[in-house]
Order: sequence, then C-alpha cells, then structure tokens
Amino acid sequence: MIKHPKFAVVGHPNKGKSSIVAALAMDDSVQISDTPGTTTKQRSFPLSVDGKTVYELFDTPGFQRARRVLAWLEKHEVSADKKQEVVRAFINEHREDERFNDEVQLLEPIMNGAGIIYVVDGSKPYGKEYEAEMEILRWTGQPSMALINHIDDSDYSQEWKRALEQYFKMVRTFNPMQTSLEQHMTILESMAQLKEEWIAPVKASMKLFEQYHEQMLNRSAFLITKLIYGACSFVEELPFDTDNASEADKEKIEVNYKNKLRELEENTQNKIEEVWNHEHLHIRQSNLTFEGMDLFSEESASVFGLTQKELIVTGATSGAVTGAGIDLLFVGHTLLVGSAIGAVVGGIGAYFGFKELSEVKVLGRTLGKKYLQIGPMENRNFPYILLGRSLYHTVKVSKRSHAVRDMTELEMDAAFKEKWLDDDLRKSLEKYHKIFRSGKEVEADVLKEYEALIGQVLVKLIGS
Ligand SMILES: Nc1nc2c(ncn2[C@@H]2O[C@H](COP(=O)(O)OP(=O)(O)OP(=O)(O)O)[C@@H](O)[C@H]2O)c(=O)[nH]1
Ligand SMILES: [Mg+2]
Repeated sequence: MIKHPKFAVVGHPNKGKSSIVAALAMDDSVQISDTPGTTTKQRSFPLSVDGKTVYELFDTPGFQRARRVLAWLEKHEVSADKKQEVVRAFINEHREDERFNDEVQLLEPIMNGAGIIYVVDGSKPYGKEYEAEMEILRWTGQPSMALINHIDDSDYSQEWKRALEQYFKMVRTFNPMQTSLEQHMTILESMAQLKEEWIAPVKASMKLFEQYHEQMLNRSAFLITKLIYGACSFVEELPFDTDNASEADKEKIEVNYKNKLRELEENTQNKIEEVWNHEHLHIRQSNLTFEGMDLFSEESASVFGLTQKELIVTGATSGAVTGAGIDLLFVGHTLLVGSAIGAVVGGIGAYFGFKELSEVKVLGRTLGKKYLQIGPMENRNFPYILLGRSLYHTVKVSKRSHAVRDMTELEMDAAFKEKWLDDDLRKSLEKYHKIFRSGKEVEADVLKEYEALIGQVLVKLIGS
C-alpha cells in the first residue's frame, strides 16, 4: 500500500502557515494568532475521511535564523547529491541548540519525506530576506510548491510570483479564510503533481473529498426539508379553564408558537454546523447567527421573502389570478394590503407581516376542556423566508474556514434571493409548501422530492 502523502507547511513567522494547515486539514485545534512565533513545535495534522488518512500536514514554526543556517550549510561545499546529508547533519548537530529550535523543527518533517508548502504573504512586498529561506528549502531536495496568502488587501503578488517561480515549479494563491471545494481541489491537484508517487493517493483523496462534500450537501438538504415541513405543519395548543379564552391567552399562544418555530430553526442550524464540521462553534456557545435579524422581522421578510408581486404570481399558478388580474392590482402604484390581495388570489389571506401567521382557533374537547390552537402555518411567505435563511446559513457555514477564529454574524446580502430562486423553482416549491401548510400527513416520497429540489439549490449555491 502506498503511504499517504505528507506536506510540511513552512515559511516566515506570522504569514498564515497555521491558518493554511487549519483550512486544509479542516482542523480547529491548530493554534493561530497574530503574535509572530505562535507555533514553536512541528505538529502533525492528519486529515481522515471515513477513518482513512488521506494526507498529513505538518504545522511548523517560522524561520528565525535563515541566513545563519544557510551560511552553515554553505560552509560544507558539496556536490548537489550530498546536500541532503548536510541538512541532516545540521539537524543532528543543532537538536539541542535553542537558537536553531525553529529551523530544526521545520526541517525535520521535510527530511522525513514531507513535501514542502512554502507560504508567503502577498499583501507585503517581496524582499531579499526570503531568499535564504528558499535556498535552504532547495538544499533539502524535497518537492516543493509555494502558496501566496493575502493577509491584508494590498497586492504584491506579481513581484512575489516572479521571485517564487525561480525557486518553485508551482506557485498558487490560496485564501485560508475562505474555503470552497473548488479551491481545495485546485490545491490538492497541485499537491499531486509534486511527486509521481503522490498522484494516485492524492487523486484518491480528491475522490473521497467529493463524496464527502456530496454527503454534507445531502444531509443539509435533508435537515432543511425537515425544518420547512416541521415548521409549516407545526401546531401549538394551549388549554384554558375560563369560559372564554382571554386576550392574554391568545397572545401567549402566539408567542409560544413563534418561539417554537425559532427553536426549530436554531436546532437545524446547529445540526447543519455539525454536518459541516464546525462543532467548535458550539463549545464557544456562539454559532453563526442572524444576530438582530429575527425570523419574524420585517427585514427578514424583505431579504428572504417573496415580494408582493412574486406572491401574487405564485398564487396565480393555482389559477386564481390571471395576468390581467395582476396588472389591475398594481394600478396607480397602490398596493393592496395583504388580506385584500389574499381575497383576490383566493384562499388564505395574510401574506405580509407576521401578525397573521396563522389563525388562533378555539377548540373544544370532551369533558368540557377548551383549548386554543394555532398552526399549521397559513402565511404563504413564511416557508420562503425560513428556506432562504436556512440556505443562506448553510452556504455561509460551508464556506467558513477552520482557520477563522473570531465569531462573526452573518452579514446580509440582499441579492441572495436572486442567486437561487427563479420563477420555475418558486412554482415547484409552492406546490410542496401548499402540501406542508395543509396540515395533512405528508408522504415520505413527497418529502424526498422536496429534499432533492433543495439539494439542487445547494449544489448551485455551494458547488458540487
Ligand atoms: N485577514 C486574513 N488574516 C489572515 C490570513 N491568513 C492569516 N491571517 C491572520 O494572520 C495571523 C497569523 O496567522 P497564523 O496562521 O497564526 O500564522 P503563522 O504563519 O502560523 O504564524 P507563526 O506560527 O507565528 O509563525 C492570524 O491572526 C491569522 O488570523 C488571511 O488570509 N486573511
Ligand atoms: Mg503558526
């Protein structure tokens, strides 16, 4: 069996080496900080998929005394085939030497057979001081590539490329703060090219990755489907003892109902974060949230919900309103309020706002006990809002790199809806939302169909 490929991530201090290890090994335990010299020891981070190690990355300290080391090596004038031995001799002689701890640590995995990934910061100018580092790496004789990371916005990548290309046969740009399957695959592709023996195992790991990615997409689609169906069909009850339910009772059941839906959404978000391997977010008790943008807010409805016109058009698919009818509704730019449009479209009112999510009904039971009931969801916009939020959250989680350590809120992208929802899809979705809202038992096949639809949307948004 071929052993899995190993790569040592090396470079100057504080250039994002550990961030790259965290992103590529998908490991949150990698130490990252803006203090130079954070990593002081080499450490291996194997990446396993289904219990199989696909590759192993070594996080290493940055070069500290590159010129001194190079001077030491160069003192031993040898032919090219002996250079590796000189590097080995350097390691052996300086193992206990504090001054060269970092160089010994970073050279060791390389001399044990790891390929080299040399990391630079393309937002800082190139300088001659890096040449000693690259020269040392050349002495190791190991296959190598360079990755340009951009810690800030400035861009010196052209001068970096010119310099790096003299030392490395492959130079790529990589952003550890953002992950996508595509970026990961491109880097793996380059890694495979470093050494002939690595082509097969790296290709195999690419295959595994794609499968893994597909699994994560499918599981997310399943969870989102469960949420939309669960939330739309959910029914809340509240018993009351007096003859008539009080206003307070009615308010209470509405509050409970909304809270339950919020809770369903949050539970789903947590599960999706687990699917995408972000368990650490829970440990910190702060996951990716729509901070300040409640599920039942106007803002949420305007970013993720359907517009009035879309609602009407979607309603029209059930045959209630013709094209002419729609124009009539918009005469003089005066929009009819929700219930009025509802009346025209036929069927349920309350398209806008959240006061009318669902009617509160008073129901009786045997033995004279009465109770209030709210749900299933009557508001037609609600499933689109909840779905939009779920998709948005999933996209953000899937792109969130393991190198990102500070928690941020989801910043809003008002154009998000255009990226996934078109007329056809809306019509397809409406068919299912209608079933979900009906409160009737839904067959497993129907849920599977909806899940497939959501799966396609996720592929479009995240990539396959
Ligand atoms: N904005 C941004 N910050 C980055 C990027 N890459 C790294 N950083 C930040 O830069 C700092 C250094 O990153 P590390 O990954 O710890 O760097 P290192 O090269 O391992 O540093 P040492 O172990 O100290 O040599 C951290 O605060 C990172 O969050 C990037 O692409 N964008
Ligand atoms: Mg580090």
